[in-house]
Amino acid sequence: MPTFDGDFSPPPGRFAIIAARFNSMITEALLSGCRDAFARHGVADDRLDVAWVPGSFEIPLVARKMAETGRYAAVITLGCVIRGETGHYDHVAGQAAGGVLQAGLATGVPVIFGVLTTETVEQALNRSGLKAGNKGVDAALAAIEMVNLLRRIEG
Ligand code: INI
Repeated sequence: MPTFDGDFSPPPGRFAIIAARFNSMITEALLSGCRDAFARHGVADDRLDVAWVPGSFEIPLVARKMAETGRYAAVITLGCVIRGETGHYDHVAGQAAGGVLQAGLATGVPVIFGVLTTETVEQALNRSGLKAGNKGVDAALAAIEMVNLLRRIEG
């Protein structure tokens, strides 16, 4: 029985990255980590298209539109929702997550959820390049793994 597995070898194709301007100090750090991880895995910057949206709530629509073009091997979404900073945290974070999932399921293109959802600014800082890694890096790696996995499954 075959086992399908995605690896981190340089994937073919172009990648779309959608980044939210809200909490831009954090999301710019996520984008920087994401670009860096792609470069380290053989995906040069000229294969990355970046779209900026106002906030994480707007990510799903643009993710779906970009996936539907058929131009991208995967779409990466980057945002930052901080509970301490907003009364509608649950709506923004929940709708962003659900919408990103839907964009992937509806198009068959891997759409990666690189939206930080944290309780505090400190946690967001830690997960965007300080003490706890960088979620933008993780998102790029997940995209590469998914592209390589789907190529194997689809033969
Ligand atoms: N958008 C975020 O990306 N992060 C947040 O923490 C946030 N807060 O705090 O509200 C946020 N709000 C904006 C939202 O994403 C939309 O842009 C806005 O509601 C317009 O639709």
